[in-house]
Amino acid sequence: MRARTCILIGAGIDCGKRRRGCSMGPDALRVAGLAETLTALGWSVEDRGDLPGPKAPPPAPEGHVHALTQTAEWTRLLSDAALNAMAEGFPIFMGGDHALSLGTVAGVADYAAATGRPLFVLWLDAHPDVHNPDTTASGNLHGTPIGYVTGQPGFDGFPPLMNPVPPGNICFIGLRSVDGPERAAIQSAGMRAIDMRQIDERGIAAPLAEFIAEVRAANGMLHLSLDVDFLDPAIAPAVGTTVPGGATFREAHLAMEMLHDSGLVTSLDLVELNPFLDDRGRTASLMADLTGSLFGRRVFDRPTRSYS
Ligand code: EXY
Ligand code: MN
Ligand code: MN
Ligand code: MN
Repeated sequence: MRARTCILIGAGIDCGKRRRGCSMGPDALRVAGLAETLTALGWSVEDRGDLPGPKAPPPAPEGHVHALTQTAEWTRLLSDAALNAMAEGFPIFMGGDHALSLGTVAGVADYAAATGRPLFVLWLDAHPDVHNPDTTASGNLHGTPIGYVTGQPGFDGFPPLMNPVPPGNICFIGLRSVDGPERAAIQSAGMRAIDMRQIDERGIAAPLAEFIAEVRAANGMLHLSLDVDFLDPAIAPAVGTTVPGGATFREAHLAMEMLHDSGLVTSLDLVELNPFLDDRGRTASLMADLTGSLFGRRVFDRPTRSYS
């Protein structure tokens, strides 16, 4: 286990889609007690504040890619921040929408390449986010990070990708909203896709354990990208892209507990939290508590806070 230092990096990127609100995500996670949760588990926590990325521009006309210039600038900032933070501890990127991962995964992949270890990515999300600017119908770049980091064409204007993630090292869990071009990309590239039907039939433990075993066998590093909409909207309403039939409270905590036990996770994105869509911060609190389970909290350690 590397140095027990968590590095919190706020990235209130809000230009990955047209609906506003994710810019408030980093502070909502702070108010939810993310740092205190980690400190109570014995981790030293360094909050480096918020990256000074560009604000979201006015909405682009429908069908056009929205905020490409601003998103590319965020990608450069985040990729540099990720590469540097990986050398100093365990970075936790507090989003901000999922366009954040264009930069975080690219930077973590650069670090993994420098250390000679393969990078694996676990994408907990209702969506695979595997579009590129030519295939997206919405023009929202938060639906494209996996397309970018796996080296798909069409990302002119973005930083050149130095270390593409092999598609076979990507695992999606929680899928229940996949567009046509995304399905084709997943099938042709051989990405592991665990949709909610498989979780209904097998539970989350079996497919997750198989992926963890693959990462371990490859001596891999594991980047975890947790999208609020992985969770069922009934327990996590504060996200702009809710899809019914998401992961339950216990399925989500079990996944985090298994990942903690694996000791393989080396970086984390917490994304798509839109506090404007919540009441009393219960979604931010759940995201902070799920992070606690990833860092070693056990249900019998202390009662989870009430979400009423
Ligand atoms: N696939 C749809 C699109 O490309 O617009 C929805 C994407 C939602 C993306 C959120 C971050 O997960
Ligand atoms: Mn997503
Ligand atoms: Mn999503
Ligand atoms: Mn594989």
